[in-house]
Amino acid sequence: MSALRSAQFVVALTGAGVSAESGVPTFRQAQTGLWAQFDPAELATPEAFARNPDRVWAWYAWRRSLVEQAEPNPAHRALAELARRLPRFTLITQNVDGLHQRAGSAEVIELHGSLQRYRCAICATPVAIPAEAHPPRSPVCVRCGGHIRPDVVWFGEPLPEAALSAAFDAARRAQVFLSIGTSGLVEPAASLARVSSRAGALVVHVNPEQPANMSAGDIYLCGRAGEILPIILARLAEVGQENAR
Ligand code: BJW
Ligand code: ZN
Repeated sequence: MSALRSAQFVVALTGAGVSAESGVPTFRQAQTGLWAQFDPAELATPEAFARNPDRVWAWYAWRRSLVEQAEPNPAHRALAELARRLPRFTLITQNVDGLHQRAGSAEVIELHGSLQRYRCAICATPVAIPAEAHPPRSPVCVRCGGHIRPDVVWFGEPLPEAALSAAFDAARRAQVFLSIGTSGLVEPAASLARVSSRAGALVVHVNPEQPANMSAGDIYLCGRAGEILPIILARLAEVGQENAR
């Protein structure tokens, strides 16, 4: 806790587990994970979209409606509060659900895009699609006739350049790097904790299951993000009060 309190620069990277307590399914958990039910090769690759845009469109429409019914949980709120309390804090997420922003996090580096944004699969023109006017099939771009797709990052696609370089930059400069609710299996996001650790940060993993990207010297807090992050926040406030005395 004192490391967190004295750190000039804290970075948090979140994954699907941070939204699990909001009822949003993770990807790789046995039984409850999306990939236990659906084949990623048929839904989360550019090839799948080219083969069957309407199937991919319908799956993402379902995912969007799920997250829009969900509410941010204590983990999202604690991270928004950490940004207000710490002198320098960067929040990076792999999630596409927008729950950090809805919990009050003003600046979020989104590595894998957003379920609420769309663009043309060919010319990349952004297209606004309000939830209440969500068409049942993938619409066609007025500029080039390409299919409109969710603005998320599928397997085999590059991550948005600015987000990726901001994330690695933050990881290299962090003194404390919190890795929360991610299996640590998907690259390049999984490398952020390793890069941060090698650059000298104290890396803390918050997860009920040990993630795959732990390095020697990392701290592992075994438990749910919605329980552990409010405790971290409360301890931070106590340490602050003790120091003020
Ligand atoms: C809790 C909890 C609670 C539960 N509290 N915790 C190097 C080596 C090997 C492979 C590769 C490599 N480099 C690249 C690759 C290929 C690939 C990859 O990583 N594959 C691996 C799976 C093997 N990577 C890519 O293809 C990436 N692109 C790329 O590298 O491009 C290079 C390139 C450059 C130039 C030109 C062209 C290409 C892109 C990756 C895109 C990932 N996309 C997805 C879908 C996004 C859209 C959507 O939502 O549909 O992103 S896949 C999915 O995985 C999603 C997630 O953001 C991502 C990470 O998952 P996450 O968040 O970790 O979730 P889970 O389910 O895995 O884990 C949840 C965790 O929560 C668990 O640990 C639970 O225990 C925990 N949990 N309850 C706290 N209450
Ligand atoms: Zn287009």
